[in-house]
Amino acid sequence: ENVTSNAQTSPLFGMSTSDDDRKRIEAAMHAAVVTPDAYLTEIASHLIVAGGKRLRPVLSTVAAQIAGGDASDDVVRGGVSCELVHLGSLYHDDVMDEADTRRGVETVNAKWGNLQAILAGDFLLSRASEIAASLGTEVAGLLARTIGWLCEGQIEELRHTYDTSRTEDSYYASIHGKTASLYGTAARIGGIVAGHDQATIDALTEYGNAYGMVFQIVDDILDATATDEELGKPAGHDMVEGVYTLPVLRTLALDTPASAELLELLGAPLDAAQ
Ligand code: GRG
Repeated sequence: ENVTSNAQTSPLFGMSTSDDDRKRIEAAMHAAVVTPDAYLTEIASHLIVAGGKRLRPVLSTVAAQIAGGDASDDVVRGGVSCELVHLGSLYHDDVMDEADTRRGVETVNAKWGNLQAILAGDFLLSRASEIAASLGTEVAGLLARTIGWLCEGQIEELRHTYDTSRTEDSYYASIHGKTASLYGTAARIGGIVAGHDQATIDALTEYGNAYGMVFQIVDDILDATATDEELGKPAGHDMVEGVYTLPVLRTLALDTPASAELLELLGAPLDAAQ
């Protein structure tokens, strides 16, 4: 009864959670970044206040509720540990991209500077780790490993920047690491903390990973087709930065006038690769 069938219009692709669960997620997000240092708390809260869909904790609570489980406060905290990793990765990503808008507001690096953004990102990872550790060694180990997968996915993308002969395998490996793995982990942590059996936990992990793959492919299509206003950040960013995502690779592979035009539009990828 917690799942809406409106997969087309919901940003959650059909997932939904109760207002009460959403309120508990918000409260736990804000509680996680409280420190005696008001300056650090302000910087670490910046993108939390700005918005965001909180997809990872929503996925954890939905995973817990499947098969009659309960979205306990610990399940919410497990989901929030994933969302804090996501947030920390966005702080670092915006530094790497020199981005100035995210979630419709100024990025942390634009507002305070790169050093502050890196440190606040590290702080978010620290708070994520602390919460995961309070949920047991299995959750802590899994979250730690997932942070590594994010880095692996991101570096695979970096390795193939301005590479018009990038393979689709490289694309899929990259999005599996940088996006899907954290969704898989969010679903798995929901299942672990709710006490589901091993088969259910494995099935939830597979679902989370598949959900994340679809999510990133749609995100990459939107980067090529939506407006800045719709995205809350500059559109077409990947192409400008030489990140050739699936829609670009598929267009290039067509070998038609459209692909020749795209190749020209991509600027000087060969120069940039040297
Ligand atoms: C420091 C953990 C860490 C990682 C370093 C920077 C990096 C390696 C990885 C970043 C990977 C990255 C930016 C992946 C894309 C993530 C993504 C799917 C963003 C959009 O997520 P939404 O739509 O965003 O859930 P909101 O704003 O709704 O939270």
